[in-house]
Formats: sequence, structure tokens, C-alpha cells
Amino acid sequence: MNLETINAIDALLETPQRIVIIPHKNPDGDAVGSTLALWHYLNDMGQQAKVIAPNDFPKFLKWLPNNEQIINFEKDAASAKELINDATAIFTLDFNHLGRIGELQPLLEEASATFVMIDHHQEPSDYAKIMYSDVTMSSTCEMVYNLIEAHKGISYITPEIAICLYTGIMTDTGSFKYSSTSSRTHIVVASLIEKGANNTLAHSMVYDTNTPSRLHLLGCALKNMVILEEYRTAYITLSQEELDRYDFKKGDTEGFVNYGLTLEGIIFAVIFIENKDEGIIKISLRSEGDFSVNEFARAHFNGGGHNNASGGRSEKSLSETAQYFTSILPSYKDQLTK
Ligand SMILES: [Mn+2]
Repeated sequence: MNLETINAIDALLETPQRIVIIPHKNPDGDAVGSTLALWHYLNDMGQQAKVIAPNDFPKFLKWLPNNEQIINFEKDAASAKELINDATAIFTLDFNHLGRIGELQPLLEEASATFVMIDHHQEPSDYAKIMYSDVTMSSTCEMVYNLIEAHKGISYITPEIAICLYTGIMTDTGSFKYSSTSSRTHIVVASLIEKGANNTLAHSMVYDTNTPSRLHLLGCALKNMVILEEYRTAYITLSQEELDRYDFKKGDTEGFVNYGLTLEGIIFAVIFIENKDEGIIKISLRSEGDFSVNEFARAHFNGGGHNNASGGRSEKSLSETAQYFTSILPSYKDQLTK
């Protein structure tokens, strides 16, 4: 965190602000963990803060302390609007482009508040006056830790803040195994455990929550997996009909894409999920090593993200999308097999 950023945040928080904290749409563990942790911290500082999420977040995060105070814009647009119009500072966490917040976008574009961005994704846009953007960070939660450390010091990390940050770092690093996990990440995580984060609880609350239908859906996904050894690639398709058959609930396919990477020799894994309601195929892409799924998703699937984890979409049918995907692999053969 550079001095200029921390001084700007310092100056902003010196006087009482009316603060709104916003995660991206379909908030994940890092988005919910970081916004809740910051909410705890700012309220502890005597600031008036609220978290407004563009839509609902997964059930496996609904145990984090005070998660019930998060306002869901889809359910309570009126109070969200009022808070945003009235805000003097808006913190946007775990995204860097206002296109990532769905229906909240126009409200934020019109807001007169001072914007603060805390984020670790690539190519930030420039809507925020105060920007803490660092693509080398494992997670936004690690960045919130750094912010607290630089602002008032880690003695202000309560057990509530610690468990929120721990959970976000855990989920965004695939339980501390992605390449973004640094020695510093482990130091932060160790410190969070010392501050009272119950790490065993976080793992079991997030990961040991399968339903029988989700495991059956996983079975279906694994059966559908296509392995293209010559490109060191594996992909999965799930049709709407299959999702319906296994009683799909939002979040059920979380993590499925990673199974491809567990195959020996496979470094590129993709899942294509049909969404009849939206008329699109949702795509998640993962890689190991240097192959950039961020660039791949930007170039072909109207998406982006990180080098080893990105997302995208397609307006073609499920089978056409898979066919198109297979057809562009030869032009990446060198990168995939070097
Ligand atoms: Mn993140």
C-alpha cells in the first residue's frame, strides 16, 4: 500500500462519513468477507457504514458475523438508493469496473460521494478518487488487512473482522494453493488466526455443505468432461436440462471447473454452463502456470479476470460454444504445450 493512498484514506476517515460498501454482483467469499470486514472495522471506528450487495450471496457464507445486515439491492432497492444518494464515501471492493455491479451501476455513476476502490483484478477503470489496486494480491481480503494495518494497526482486528478476512483469503486462494498465495498471505492468515479466526470452522462451513443433489450434479459434470490431452485441456458442459434434473441451486456449480486441473498433465480447464433464463452460456476458465485465461476470455468470450482464473460468456448454443472453443485451441497449442 503506498503512502499516498493510505494518507488519502486517513484524511477521508478523519471526519465522520456516511459510507456505503459495495461488492461485485454474485458476491463470492472474498467479496462478502472483505466488505463485511471493512464494515466491522469502519463501524468500530465510529463511522456510519452499510454494505449494499447488487444481489444475493451464497448460503455457505451466511454464517459470517453480521452478514444479515448486508442490504440486497434486488430485495430492497429503495433503501439502497437512499443510502447511495446520501453517502459521502463509497468503497467498492473486489471489482474495478462499474459494469460488474449490475443494476447498481447507474446509481453509482450518479453518486456524488468520494469513491474508494480496493481490488486485485487487472485493468482497473478510473472511477475512484482513491485507488488501492494491486494485481499481485491474493485477495481483496488480504488488501483490507493491509489497509487496517496501515491505518490504525492490526490491534484493531477483532475476531469478527479476522474470520471474515480469513474466509475470503481461503476461498480466493483455493485454500492457499493458487500461485497468488505468497509468504505474506500466510503471514496474514497466521495473524488472523491469532486474532481469533476459527480456521477449522471456516473450512467446514464453506466446504462441507454439500447436498445430495449437488453431489449428483457434480457426478454428471464429471461424466460430461471432455479431455483434450494434445492441448492439455479439459472442459465440462452442463445443460439447463441437466441442471434442472439435479435440482440446481445457485452456487451449486462453484468449484466444478477446478476438477479438470486435478488431472495429471492438464493445465487448462473450462466449464460451460447453459442459462436458459438469460439466454447465454456462462463460462469459467482456470489454468496452471503461465497460460493466461484472462487474455483467452477477453479475446474469445467477452470476459476476463485473472491470469489463472477468469470468466466469460457466449451467446451461441451450448454445443456451438463447445465447438467454437475446440476450434480455437489449435492456435494456442504452442502456449499450452510449451
Ligand atoms: Mn477476489
